[in-house]
Amino acid sequence: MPISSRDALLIIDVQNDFLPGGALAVPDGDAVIPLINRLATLPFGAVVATQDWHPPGHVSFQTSEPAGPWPQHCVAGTEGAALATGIVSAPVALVLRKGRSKTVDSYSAFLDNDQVSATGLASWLREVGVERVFVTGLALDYCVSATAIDAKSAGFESVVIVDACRGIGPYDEALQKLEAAGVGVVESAALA
Ligand code: VGL
Ligand code: ZN
Repeated sequence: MPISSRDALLIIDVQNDFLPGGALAVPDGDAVIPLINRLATLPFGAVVATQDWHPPGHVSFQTSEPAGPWPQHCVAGTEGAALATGIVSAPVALVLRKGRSKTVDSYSAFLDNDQVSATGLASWLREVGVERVFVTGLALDYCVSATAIDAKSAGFESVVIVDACRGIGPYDEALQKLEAAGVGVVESAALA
């Protein structure tokens, strides 16, 4: 599958807190880094990285009142929220920080979980001529799948590069939802 300037590579939430040893560690999460670095050398029209970027007391934290579903993670400005140092940043044209509102979470890089507030990513991608997005990173069962499905809804072709992702839990259900939404699933070796 040839990559062209009409394609974007989306690197979702490859941040210290989602790596082994982090506050919300994704099992084997660091395994995606060398694959993503290889993919980022392909002739994409744009490479975008996202950061989960939450204020203290964020609605998604178990430590908040009422308690959310997740341990405190990716607090804005902390080392845990920093992009993994192994990710080669030179090809990254845009770093998008999401989940910045205290009261609404944002799994997707396109829309907050209330499905109302857009992050501006769709307009930015259209502006630079992107028609298809390839989605990688963490976690496949949450932010990666939400991003890939919203990309499709926003009118982009959308493809998940499955071996360049890891899940917090099993992700069979997520893959079924992706398929039902018309999102493609490929292995990174198919891309050159
Ligand atoms: C994520 C749970 C909470 C993710 C972010 O990046 O998939 N998951 N915040
Ligand atoms: Zn989060």
